[in-house]
Amino acid sequence: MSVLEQIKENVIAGNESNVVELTQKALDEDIGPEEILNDGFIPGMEIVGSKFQANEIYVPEMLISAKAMKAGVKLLEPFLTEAGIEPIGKVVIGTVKGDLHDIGKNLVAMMLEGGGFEVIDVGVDVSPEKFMDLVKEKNPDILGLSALLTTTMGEIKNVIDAFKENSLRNDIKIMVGGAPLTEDYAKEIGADGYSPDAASAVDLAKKLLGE
Ligand code: B1M
Repeated sequence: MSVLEQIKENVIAGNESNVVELTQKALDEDIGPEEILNDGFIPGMEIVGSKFQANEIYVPEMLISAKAMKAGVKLLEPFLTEAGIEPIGKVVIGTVKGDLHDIGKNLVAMMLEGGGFEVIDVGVDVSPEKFMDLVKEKNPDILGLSALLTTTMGEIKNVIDAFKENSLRNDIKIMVGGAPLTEDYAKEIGADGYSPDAASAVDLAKKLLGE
C-alpha cells in the first residue's frame, strides 16, 4: 500500500498518531503537499462521509477522523504557505452561523496563504453582524464564506443581505464555497464567485482582484 493510501486508511480509522507519522513520511519522500491532500486526506474524509451517511459510523467516529486529518494537515501548513512574500490581497474567511465544519474552510485558508494572500481566519459559527464588524475593522479585499450543511447554506445569503442592507456590499468581493453550494446558488444569492474546492478558490480569489 502506498503511503498516500495508508494516510487515507488511517484518516478513516481516526488514528491520529499514524496519520502524523505517515504525513511526515510522505513529505520525507518528497510527495507534494497538494498531492498528500488530494490523494490522501480528502478521499479519506469522503469515505468517512459516506460511512456516516450509511449509518455505519456516528458523530464521535467522524470527529475522531476529522481530528486525525487536522493533525496531519498541520504538518503541511508550512509547505503550503510561502513565508516572506508581500501579500497580493487580504481575505477574511469564516464558516457561517450555526455551522461548525471547518476542515474545508481551513484548507481554503491555507491554500490562499500559499497563493500569496494574507488570510484572517475568523473561525466557525460566525454571525452576519460579526462578519460586518470584522470587515469594517480589517478592511479586506475579499470575504470568504463557507457552509457545509443544507440547513446553514441560507446563512450565506443572510450575510450577503446584511452587507447590502448596511451599504457595505460595494466595498468588498464575496466568495463562497462548501459541499452543498453550487455555482447557480452563488449567483442567485448575489455572491461574486463560487469555488468547489481549495485549489480553485485561489484562482477565483485572484480573478476577483483582477490578477
Ligand atoms: Co458533519 N455533516 N455534521 N461533521 N460532516 C457532513 C457535512 C454531511 C454531508 C455528512 C453526511 O450526512 N454524509 C452532513 C450534512 C448533510 C446536509 O446538510 N446535507 C453532516 C451533518 C448532518 C452533521 C451534523 C448535523 C451531524 C449531527 O450532529 N447529527 C453535525 C452538524 C454540526 C454543526 O455544524 N452545527 C455535524 C458535525 C460534524 C463534526 C463536528 C463531527 C465534523 C466536523 C469537524 C470539523 O470540521 N472540525 C463533521 C464532518 C467531519 C463531516 C464530513 C464527514 C466531512 C466534512 C469535511 O471536512 N470534508 C461531512 C461529509 C462529507 O463531506 N463527506 C459531513 C472534507 C473537506 C476537505 O471538504 O468541507 O467540502 P469540504 O471543503 C471543500 C469544499 O467544499 C470547498 O473546498 C474545500 C476543500 O477542497 N470549500 C470552499 C469549503 N469551504 C469553502 C469556502 C470557499 C471555497 C471553497 O470560499 C470561501
